[in-house]
Amino acid sequence: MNDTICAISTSQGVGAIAIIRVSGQESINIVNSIFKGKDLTKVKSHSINYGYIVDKDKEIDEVLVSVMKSPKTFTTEDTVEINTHGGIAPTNKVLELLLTNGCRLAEPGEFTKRAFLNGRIDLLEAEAVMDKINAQTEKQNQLANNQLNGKVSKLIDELRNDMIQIISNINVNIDFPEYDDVDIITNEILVPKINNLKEKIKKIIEESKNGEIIKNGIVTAIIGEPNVGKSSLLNTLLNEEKAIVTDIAGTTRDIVEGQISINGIPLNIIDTAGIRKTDNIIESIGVEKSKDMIKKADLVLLVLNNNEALTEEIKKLYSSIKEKNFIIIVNKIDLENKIDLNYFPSDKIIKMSIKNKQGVDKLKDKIIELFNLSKIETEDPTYLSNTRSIAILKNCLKSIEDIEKSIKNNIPIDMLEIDIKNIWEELGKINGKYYDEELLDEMFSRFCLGK
Ligand SMILES: Nc1nc2c(ncn2[C@@H]2O[C@H](COP(=O)(O)OP(=O)(O)OP(=O)(O)O)[C@@H](O)[C@H]2O)c(=O)[nH]1
Ligand SMILES: [Mg+2]
Repeated sequence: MNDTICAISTSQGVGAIAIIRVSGQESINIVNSIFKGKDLTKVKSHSINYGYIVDKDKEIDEVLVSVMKSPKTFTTEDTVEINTHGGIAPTNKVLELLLTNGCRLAEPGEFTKRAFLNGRIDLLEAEAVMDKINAQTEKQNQLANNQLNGKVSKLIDELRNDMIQIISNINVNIDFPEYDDVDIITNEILVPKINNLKEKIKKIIEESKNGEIIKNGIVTAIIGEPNVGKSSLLNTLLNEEKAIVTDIAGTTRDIVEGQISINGIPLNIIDTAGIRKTDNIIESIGVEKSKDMIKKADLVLLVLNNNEALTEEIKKLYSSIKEKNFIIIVNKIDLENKIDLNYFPSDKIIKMSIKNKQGVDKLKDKIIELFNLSKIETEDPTYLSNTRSIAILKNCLKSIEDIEKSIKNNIPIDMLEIDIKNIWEELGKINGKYYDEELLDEMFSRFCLGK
């Protein structure tokens, strides 16, 4: 970490300006050695300085150089940013000069990694930097902001503080056993506290679903037998003739995708091949893909034909989606009713005539209700949203439940302390109080160069 790193921080290509970032002990000296203008070692911190980047006496580019001294910088190290004329040749030449004058090329995410290792941000905040860069919707941006400004970290810190209290309760009992009755400590003090902790963790896990929805959207698979109107539904939702619609069963062979937004949340809609037994090799591959999509989807829209009786195939399909978020769409209500709907829960049924654009709003309302999208739309999104943290939290919840069982089985109180401390440490991995190099390398390698 003692070396000085540099990278082009703006996207590679032709642009009005490119920014090359330099961070580390020698950053000011190195840039100064290739800069014609004021002596950068003598300028004020957080100043912008006009001049030229030079290769010996040859002027390479007319630039603005920001000098920011430690510790008030992103990495907390001395940092210099060179604003060059955008464009591949001048930018690369400046980078090359930095590299030949003592800088090392930064690895992806290395500036952010240094910010983390130098204690400027925690791991959740570091992860949010990448979310911020990838944010495409207003909500995704807000979600990343709340993680970046520490609101999400606070949720985890509070849990850990609660645990410290529990540990100190136990310690009082272990250190001064004459003061308290062990049973009183465990049953009257610890049990409600541990229960409270469990409920808080559960709530964060539950709400993290909202975070995942904001970040990844809702993967919505349209499933059903051939010819029921699946592709018609996709086209209607997208307001575009994206998929081919015909009255021939087996029209859609491959997956057709599109995206809409409901209450600011992206809905990734996937039209699939109608599911039926078939000898046609192309169609049967499509059918396999449809079945696979059921597994991947966050929401399954099972489309049925109002004009056809219930089949065994539909019953089988229904049982494969029952455990998921699903909506039963009874299409073609402009035709005579032949299907028995008592087989399905009535609150999951939406009747439509997609051909006549009937029922579309009801379907959207149902989706809003199912995923609580009105709440997500209006609420300040302070949710955990990355898979790594959610997995840790789920493990902690499991461990807490084990502790509850141990208490019931009258496990000695000092054993409990060890278990609780382990969970406390585990939770600390979420915001990086504890980490290992492998995790950091894996995490930051997904970052952009220059970030
Ligand atoms: N009467 C009526 N016909 C409809 C309705 N919706 C779709 N159709 C017709 O049903 C036929 C099949 O529609 P598609 O959207 O291609 O059905 P699909 O489920 O995608 O069919 P496959 O791709 O073969 O699995 C077409 O002729 C549509 O015009 C509706 O609400 N009422
Ligand atoms: Mg189709």
